Amino acid sequence: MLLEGKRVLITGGSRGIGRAAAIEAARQGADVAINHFDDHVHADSVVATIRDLGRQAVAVEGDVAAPASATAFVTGAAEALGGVDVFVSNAGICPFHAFLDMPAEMLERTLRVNLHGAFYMVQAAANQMVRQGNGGAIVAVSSISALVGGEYQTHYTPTKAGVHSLMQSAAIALGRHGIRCNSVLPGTILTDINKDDLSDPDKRERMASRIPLGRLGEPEDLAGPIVFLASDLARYVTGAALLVDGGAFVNLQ
Ligand code: NAD
Ligand code: RM4
Repeated sequence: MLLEGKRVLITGGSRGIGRAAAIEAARQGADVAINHFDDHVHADSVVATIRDLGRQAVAVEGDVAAPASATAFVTGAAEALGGVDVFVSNAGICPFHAFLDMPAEMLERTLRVNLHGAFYMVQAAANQMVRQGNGGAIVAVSSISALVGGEYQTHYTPTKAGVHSLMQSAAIALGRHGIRCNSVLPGTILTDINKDDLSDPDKRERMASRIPLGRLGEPEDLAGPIVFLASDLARYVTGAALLVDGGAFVNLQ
C-alpha cells in the first residue's frame, strides 16, 4: 500500500499507460482522478475498476492543450477527493509523420498537447500543492525519445525532451515546498499511440529484437515505476529520470 490515503491525479488516464498507472495507484491505496479527452467509455471503465477496488474515482473531460482545462481538472479533482498529493502528467499524442512535409498544424498540435499541456497541468497541480502546504510528488511521462531521435517523430521527440527538462527545472522551483518532480522515460510500449506504426510486423520484430529483456513493453510495466516515484519510498528523489525500456537505450553495440 505505497500510496495509502494519497489523492492521485493523472492526465490521459483513460487508456494505455495512464490507465495502468491509475489502476495501480488505486491498488496501492490511493483515490484517483483521471483527465481524458473525449474518451468517456474508456474513462468510465477506469472509474468503475477503481471503485470496485474500494477507492474513490472521478473522471474529468478536457483537452490538456487548453490552459483552462488544467485549473478545471485540478480544482474539480481536489473538490471531489479533498486535495491533491500526487500528479502524473501523462497525456500525449504522436501522429507519426515524415519530416520534410510535416504539416504546420500537426507540429503545432503536438507541441500544444505534449509540452504546453504538461506545463499548464503541472503548474496548476503545483499551485494546489503549495496552497495545501504538505508537499507532494509530480511524475511526468516523458520518453526514451527525450534521449534518441525518431525519423517520423521530429515534432514529437522535442516535446518529450521538453517534458524531461520541465521536471528538472520544476524540481528546483518546487523543492522548497517539499514537492518532488521526476520523469519516467518509457521505451516502446504497446498502446493505441503506436498501433498503426507497429502494425508492420517487420518493424515490430526489429524493435523487439533490440530489447535486452526480449519484448516490447506493456502499459503495466510503467505502473510500478510511476507509483514508486510518487511514493514516500522515493522521498529523496527529485529531478531524476527513470528509463523503463527493457534495456533498449543501452543496447548500441
Ligand atoms: P494512448 O494513446 O494509449 O493514451 C493516451 C491518453 O491520453 C488517452 O487517455 C487519451 O484520452 C489522452 N489524451 C490524448 N490527447 C489528449 C488531450 N489533448 N487532452 C487530454 N487527454 C488526452 O497513449 P500512451 O502510449 O498510453 O501514451 C501516454 C503517454 O506516454 C504519452 O505522453 C506518450 O508520449 C508517452 N509514451 C508512450 C510510449 C509508448 O510507446 N506507448 C513511449 C514513451 C512515452
Ligand atoms: C515513444 C517511443 C515509442 C513510440 C511512442 C509513440 O516515445 O518513441 O517507440 O512508439 O513514443
